[in-house]
Amino acid sequence: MTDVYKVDAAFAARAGIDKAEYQRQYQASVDDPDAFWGEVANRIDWYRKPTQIRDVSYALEDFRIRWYGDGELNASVNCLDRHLATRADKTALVWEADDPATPAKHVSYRELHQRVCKLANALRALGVQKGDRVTIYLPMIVEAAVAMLACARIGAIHSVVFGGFSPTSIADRVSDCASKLIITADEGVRGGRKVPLKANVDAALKLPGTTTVETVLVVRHTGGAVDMQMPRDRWYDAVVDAQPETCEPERMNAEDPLFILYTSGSTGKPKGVLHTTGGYLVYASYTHEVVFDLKDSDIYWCTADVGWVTGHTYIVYGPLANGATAVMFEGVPNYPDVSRFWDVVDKHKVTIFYTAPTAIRALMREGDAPVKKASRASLRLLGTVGEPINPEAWRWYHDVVGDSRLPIVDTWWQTETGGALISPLPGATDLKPGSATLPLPGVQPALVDANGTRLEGAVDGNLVLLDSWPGQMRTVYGDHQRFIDTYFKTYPGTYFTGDGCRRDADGYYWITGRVDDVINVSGHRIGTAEVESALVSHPKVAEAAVVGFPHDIKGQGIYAYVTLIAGEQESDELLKELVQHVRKEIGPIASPDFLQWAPGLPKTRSGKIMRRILRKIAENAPDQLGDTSTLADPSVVDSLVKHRRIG
Ligand code: 6R9
Repeated sequence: MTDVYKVDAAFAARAGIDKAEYQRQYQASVDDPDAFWGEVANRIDWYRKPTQIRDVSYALEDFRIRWYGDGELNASVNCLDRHLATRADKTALVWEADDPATPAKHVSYRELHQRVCKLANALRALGVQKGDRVTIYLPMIVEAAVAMLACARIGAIHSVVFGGFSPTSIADRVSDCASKLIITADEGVRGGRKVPLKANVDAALKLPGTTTVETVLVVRHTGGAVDMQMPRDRWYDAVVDAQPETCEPERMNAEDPLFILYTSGSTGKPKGVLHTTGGYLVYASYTHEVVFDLKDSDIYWCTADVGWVTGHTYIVYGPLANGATAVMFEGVPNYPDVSRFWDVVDKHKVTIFYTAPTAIRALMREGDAPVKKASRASLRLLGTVGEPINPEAWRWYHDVVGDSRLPIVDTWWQTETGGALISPLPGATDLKPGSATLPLPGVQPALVDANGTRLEGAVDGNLVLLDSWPGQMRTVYGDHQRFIDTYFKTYPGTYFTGDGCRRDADGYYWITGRVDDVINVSGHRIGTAEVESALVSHPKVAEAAVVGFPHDIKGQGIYAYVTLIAGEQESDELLKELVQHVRKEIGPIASPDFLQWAPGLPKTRSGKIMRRILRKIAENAPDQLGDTSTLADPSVVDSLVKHRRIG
């Protein structure tokens, strides 16, 4: 029996949406999606209001996804200009530095507008035009949001690359979209350690495929020394300071691209997930308001990095479109100590706190005292995102962080979905620890078996969506066929999420994790194929197979099996070197947690690696290998089992 946490009556009384209203909206959204989403679109300021609401077909022969097709708007105007009449002096962003001794910054809507306009003018002066791609490789500083919105203002398509990615990863992403300009900083700081961002960009731009980059704008952040290569490299302040404080926004069609964000899939090459302007902004703004029951007085803090989709939708576009005050945090949960999150909550009187299960699990390990030290009295709502939250971690979050008085919204979504799809509404939905609960209005999840047959009632299956929502991605940048093949071919007529899921007797959804070759490490998606490619790019490696295994803090860890080229010696030094190699190729987040030498890999006679078996060995469950009769050489497995990681 799972425990149920009923909606708090006091919370519901103040909430925008209660149970009856959720049911009404959900029914209305399914009965007449055009009317429902047409009405929701009114929350955005349009130059030209859309009359065409949705134009969607998932049929392979007649495939299209368009929302608000004849609408015209500008995303930065919606996030900035339209607030100036009513809340110019309201704080848009509160910036909290890595080092708690560094004073926080409060940036008003007026100031943010000016800063965005100045950068937008500078970008135009540097020759960036509507449709050009701009790569943003910045730490969690205000300029990251400024850069995104400045691109949006002039119709340039931003591609934010997470500051933890390596030069090779930057180069891959720059070359895939033929970026014209990169915005970076001298260095980032996380947990007291410097991150050499500009040096990483320099290294990336020495790699093939990056010659499209004409300009690198460098924000002076730490003041650390960097090499400036003129005329390519320009100091941000030097080009931005003298610009005018207003900037004519570009009139964008709703279906014009807003941004590309690279994410891992089941093949080696990251996908450039493309979101467009109108549908994405409507969806970001709508879901940010309803999921967090947003009030004008809220101080809202999402701890994600802007390098991930959560930062795009729920730090920048959603909150700013809604005129909210959002906290932007440069640091990490355990620096200078494990009370940091709660100290920041008290310092800025945060009312809504949104983080990832991996952070909750890590902090849970440190006990209750570091939490209890802080008052947390300002909090009224908690949220999680990124991976399934174990019921035990949920209860700790609820009982200790939330003093058993705060609702938790467990929001299930993906880079591809643009915003939350399955999530409680805090004034409407009874909660069950570990369940993302019910679909938001307009969202139609379904479960199918391996053959694509619809499953009804309480059942386990693959999670698909039967119909579109405005925030859905529109294409894989430069590879529309890959978009269709990846998401719409597996179970024809539906969008396949790649997630497994259970539905219980109350219709609640319980995400069970990825069913494809994607590992979720601390909420970050890593394709097994990417790590394998990195390993195989080492001159001593012949072959590698990578799987996920259960990890207490990270959710999943990375387990790599490596076969060396004949004649090469296995050694502890080489093992360390290979782990370093992966860090260098992809970034620290892709470091294998465990690497096992594999004289051979289990393969079928047709040469396919049998990952199912490797997964069981990695899980330390050698008695559950299942059917091994199709193996070309069963003795390979015995040897792997004998040398597996124990404990
Ligand atoms: C927003 C984001 C997407 C994958 C997704 C799923 C997992 C995200 C979850 C969750 C269970 C939640 N996921 N939120 N699983 N409960 N509340 O994380 O996007 O980085 O693209 O990852 O993350 O497996 O398919 P993204």
